[in-house]
Amino acid sequence: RQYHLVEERMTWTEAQSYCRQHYTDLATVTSEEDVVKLNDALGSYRSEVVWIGLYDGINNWKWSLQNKNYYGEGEAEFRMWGGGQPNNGYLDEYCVAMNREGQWLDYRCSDRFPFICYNGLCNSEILSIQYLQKTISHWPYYFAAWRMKSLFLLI
Ligand SMILES: [Ca+2]
Repeated sequence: RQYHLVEERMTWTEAQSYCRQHYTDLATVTSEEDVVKLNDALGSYRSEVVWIGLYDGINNWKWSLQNKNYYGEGEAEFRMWGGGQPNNGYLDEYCVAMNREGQWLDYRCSDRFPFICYNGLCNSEILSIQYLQKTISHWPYYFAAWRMKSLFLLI
């Protein structure tokens, strides 16, 4: 999983479109490990906050990236809310940004912030690639077995 910082300020929806066009989606954060990677992606960059891919109502937060295969057990429910958040302070705070301490806060989706895109494969895609590699690495064995069988038939 790779994260990319885009320093241009956009609304949450604009940021989502941009990430979907140039990468996979707005950043999904599923574990403490991801938080570390996010901080790496931010480097020395210090804005007030950056958009991540979490959005919607107070009791029903969802990730922009909806592919279920992407998430392991409990990963879609991982949260890093800052103190007192989400508070829906302006009554229409339905999009989430991360501050420089890695904590999440709900903001109005029309606010303009830099943002983080995610790029990469979902778990099932990685699994199928691993399966393919395993199958290919077993080919010499299959081939040898097939040849032996053919030889027996010839004899
Ligand atoms: Ca808030």
